[in-house]
Amino acid sequence: MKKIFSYSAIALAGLIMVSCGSGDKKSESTVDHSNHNTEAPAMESATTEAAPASATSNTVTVESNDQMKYNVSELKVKAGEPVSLTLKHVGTMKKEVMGHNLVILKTGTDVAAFTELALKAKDSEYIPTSQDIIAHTKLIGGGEEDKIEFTLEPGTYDFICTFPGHSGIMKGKIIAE
Ligand SMILES: [Cu+2]
Repeated sequence: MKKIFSYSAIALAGLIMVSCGSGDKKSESTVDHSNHNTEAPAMESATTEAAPASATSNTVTVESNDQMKYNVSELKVKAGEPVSLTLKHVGTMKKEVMGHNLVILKTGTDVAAFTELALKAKDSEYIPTSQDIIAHTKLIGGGEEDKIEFTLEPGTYDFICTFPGHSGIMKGKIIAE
């Protein structure tokens, strides 16, 4: 009895090994096949929209969306002349959920501290009373837009969206020269 049992156990082990072996071969060929597909990264970068080269212009439009993003991170404007900036929300979400604004801050502003201050200013749609603000749009929701005008001295200025949780991603710089 014992001998028969152990014999069948060995036979079983052999069967398992055989099936494992063929299984390995299959997965090997699968891996090998995918390794030939090396063109994927190149195609990805080719289809990715290149960030528009920031030409100097004092009439600018910045788009914001439901993915919590601006479409630009850098703007170049002519210093000493009025800038007309339009913020558009190209998404569909309401401003209570995915509201956006664009706040331009004086050079040297502590952005983190300003953001903290803005968080507490819900009653004024996250625009705090602050000397650091040069100009700001109102808070807008999907399909809305707001236009502001301001003039900058030569320098580099931070802009952010002060809706809670947005400024980490929704930020950029305006270079006036
Ligand atoms: Cu926002």
